[in-house]
Amino acid sequence: MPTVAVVCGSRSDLPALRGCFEVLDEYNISWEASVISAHRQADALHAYVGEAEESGVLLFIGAAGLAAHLPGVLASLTAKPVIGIPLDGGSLGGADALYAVVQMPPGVPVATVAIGSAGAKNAAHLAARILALSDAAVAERVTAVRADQAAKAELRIDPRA
Ligand code: RP5
Repeated sequence: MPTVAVVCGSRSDLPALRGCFEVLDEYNISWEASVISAHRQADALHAYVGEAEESGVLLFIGAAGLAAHLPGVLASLTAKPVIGIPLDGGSLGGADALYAVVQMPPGVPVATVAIGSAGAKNAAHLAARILALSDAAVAERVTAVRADQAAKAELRIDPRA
């Protein structure tokens, strides 16, 4: 039973999500990914969210480009947290998707990350921090990942060396 369900709107979105999957693995968070278009497979998307919740999914990540309705539709179908990844799929460089994903009306929130693969990684990091609130093992890994990031960022230059 996966903890996180990642849904994207097209097979063409999958390469941008690789970092999301890798980061979820880094936290040892179980996940599954599905391609279900909000525009082309509305009924299937509705059915999938119900099945995912029944199977124990705690959090959804939705990713889409262009008129990116998918994360918002996910948020309309579940009370679980939804993280939205706007993807760069067209002539507007992902700004179209960013606006669509981030501009949800009050009461139907989508926690929106940056456009593209950087946002995809952050979606997984954010998912980990949300799950860490009630999962001590994930919380420990969040602490470890933060310490690792700090160690990698550290740079000291000794002019006498
Ligand atoms: C969106 O339209 C998808 O999420 C994808 O980013 C974009 C293009 O989809 P395809 O035409 O490649 O299926 O719904």
